Formats: sequence, C-alpha cells, structure tokens
Amino acid sequence: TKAQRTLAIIKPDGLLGNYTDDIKRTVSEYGFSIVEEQIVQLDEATVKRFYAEHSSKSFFSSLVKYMTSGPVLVMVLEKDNAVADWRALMGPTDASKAKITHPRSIRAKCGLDTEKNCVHGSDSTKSAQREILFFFDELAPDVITEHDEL
Ligand code: YYY
Ligand code: MG
Repeated sequence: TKAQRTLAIIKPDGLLGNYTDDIKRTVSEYGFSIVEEQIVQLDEATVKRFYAEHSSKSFFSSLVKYMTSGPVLVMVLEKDNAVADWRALMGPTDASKAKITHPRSIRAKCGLDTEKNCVHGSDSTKSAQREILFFFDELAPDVITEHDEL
C-alpha cells in the first residue's frame, strides 16, 4: 500500500461552529496525517473556480455565497487510500440524510443540510491532485498575502 493525499476543507459553518478540534481528532484517530493546513477567507472568484464543475447547477450561487460567508480551514490529508477513506468518513452530501443513514459520519455530526454540510473532500485521485495544487501552489501567494493582512 502506498500513501495517498486528498484535499479536505472544513467549511465556514464547521469552523465557526467550533467543530475543528473534533474533526481533527477524528482525522488522527482514523490514521490520517495533516501534511499542510491553512485558514483562508475565500473570495467569490476563487470559490467559482474551485467549484467550476458545478457552475451550471441551480445551487451554484447559493454555494458560492455560503463558501465565502466566513473563513475555511483547508488541509492536505495523507494515508493509504486517503481519497476514498476521507469521503467515507465525511458521509453523504446531504447532512440531514447522513444523520439517519451514516450517524457516525462527520457530516451527520457537524452538518445541517445538503448545502451546509461542514466538510469537503476530493472525489477522486485526479480531483485531489488538482485541488491540492489549487490551494497549496496556485493560490499560495494570495493566501499568504491575505493572511498577512489579517
Ligand atoms: O462532493 P460533495 O461535496 O459531497 O457534493 P457535490 O455534489 O460535489 O457538491 C458540491 C457541494 O455543492 C456540496 O458539498 C454542497 C453543494 N450542494 C448544494 O448546495 N446543493 C446540492 N443539491 C448539491 C450540492
Ligand atoms: Mg464533490
């Protein structure tokens, strides 16, 4: 088995709702190591680029508004099978359904509904590669600038 990396985000409601310590504890209990992390306030253009695959969906503008509503914590997680294991640990997209079908999942515990679902995870190794580069390479100079200005 070979270590794999995935991108995880604790979304604004997760961060402001004080779920960060719980989530990080769960992450380490499940054998992930956090190899990079960064708190960042995303702007509209950045979220639109990150979620470009959803740009034609009816929920897109609401998603952009939500993801810019407060700071997020972006992490690179590493372990064997990290992409699939983090998706499984997050639970299904709709947090209200997750509470019934996957009660031990992070979305069940920290999320609210299909939009405010507390966490993000890459959906494939290809997405993981793109998303890690997006936040920790491309966006890095902006992130540092924004952070310094806080
Ligand atoms: O990968 P995952 O986050 O589980 O779901 P996606 O289908 O990729 O959607 C991305 C993001 O968009 C989701 O986490 C919340 C939001 N969203 C929404 O607001 N309403 C929907 N009906 C579907 C998704
Ligand atoms: Mg997705």
